[in-house]
Amino acid sequence: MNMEQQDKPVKATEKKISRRTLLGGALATAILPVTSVFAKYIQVGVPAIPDPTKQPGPLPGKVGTRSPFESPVKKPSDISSRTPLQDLYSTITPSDLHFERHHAGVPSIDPNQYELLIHGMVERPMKFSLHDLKRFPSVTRTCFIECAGNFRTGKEDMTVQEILGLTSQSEWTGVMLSTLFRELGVDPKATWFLAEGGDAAVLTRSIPIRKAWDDAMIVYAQNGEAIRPEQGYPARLLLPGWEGNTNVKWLRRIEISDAPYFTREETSKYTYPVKDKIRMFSFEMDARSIITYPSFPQTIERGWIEIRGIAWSGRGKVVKVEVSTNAGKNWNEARLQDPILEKAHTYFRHLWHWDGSETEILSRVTDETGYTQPTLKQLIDARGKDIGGYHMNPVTAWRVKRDGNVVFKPENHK
Ligand SMILES: Nc1nc2c(c(=O)[nH]1)N[C@H]1C(S)=C(S)[C@@H](COP(=O)(O)O)O[C@H]1N2
Ligand SMILES: [Mo]
Repeated sequence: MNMEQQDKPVKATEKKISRRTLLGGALATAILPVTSVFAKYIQVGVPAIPDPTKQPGPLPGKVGTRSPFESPVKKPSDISSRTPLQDLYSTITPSDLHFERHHAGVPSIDPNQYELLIHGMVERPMKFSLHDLKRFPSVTRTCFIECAGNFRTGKEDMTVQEILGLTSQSEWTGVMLSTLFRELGVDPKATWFLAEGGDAAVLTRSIPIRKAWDDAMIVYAQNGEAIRPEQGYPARLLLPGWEGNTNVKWLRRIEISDAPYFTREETSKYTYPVKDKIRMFSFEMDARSIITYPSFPQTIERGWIEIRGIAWSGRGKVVKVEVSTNAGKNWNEARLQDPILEKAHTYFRHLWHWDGSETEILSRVTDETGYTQPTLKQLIDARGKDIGGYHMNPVTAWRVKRDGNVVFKPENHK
């Protein structure tokens, strides 16, 4: 070891992350002090603890709020608000930052007045109070919700939030819909059910009954507490992996039948594979990924960068995320954070040494069905020019400029 180097105090701001730290943490521990610890290592003064009362900390009655130094915000418009994914780590969206899409505002529902009616092709139609729902065996699962219209492009200065902030992830708790269906004695000939929300929009969607027998849930808890009003308090339908719109909030009625209902919502905008309907989307959200760090408006410095992002698929697990740091010429397999859950945002990381030259960084995901996220060009080639705005999941690229600024690379599909 070079003693001269050791004697020089290093300012934290000047300290570059060394290759050793990043690639071989074990190497560092191999150097053991032989004689006096104090002679061998750099001496630094321990800074005094600033008077905590002088810090703008939580105020009485405000305990439990975020540090005043942190300010992630949902971007509201009159119909939705978007999750600031570029400000988050890993995959759970704090409940107050869960994106929210409503067609007629957020109703305020008294949980003691709440009732869910299930009727139609059943032996015993029933009404469930919230208390009734909570008495059934409960299940907890973590999954994402994504709005089918989750795609924006157009200009360089767009954040992840603006491009695809209509997806979020929570840990949900509730009852399996199949548990309720068994209780009611659903007619085996039933093929569809209608889900109706209790908001002024009276949002209704027809859902193939196979989803009820598979993994559909009625959920009343989100990230360890009652679900937020914006997420459908006191109870909503959760259809893991299926387009956001089918996850009917403020759920008040389920009607079981042997045909789809063709409600206004579904025939005008959100569609499913039915003859004579132009868009033949499936209910499942396709696999998609995005680099959230570095992304606009972040900047980077030369040296080691941990590229981070999220990847997901409505059809199952993420099996592979590849990252390119040279505009798609070469691809490297990123590390995936365990546990990798079905139909869930999955965190990925890839270590990259940036040499300061201009480049593009991008990610693409492959899910367990073997499907790989397409480029926008591949999407257009597959669907035609009149591609519409729904179920868009193209590879997203960020341009890294020489000065370290990172900007979105907008691509036009019109
Ligand atoms: N009752 C009702 N349910 C609804 C909606 C609505 O307006 N009313 N919006 C839908 C749409 S379009 C989406 S994308 C998801 C969004 O769920 P979130 O607001 O909890 O993120 O809820 C769906 N469920
Ligand atoms: Mo949506």
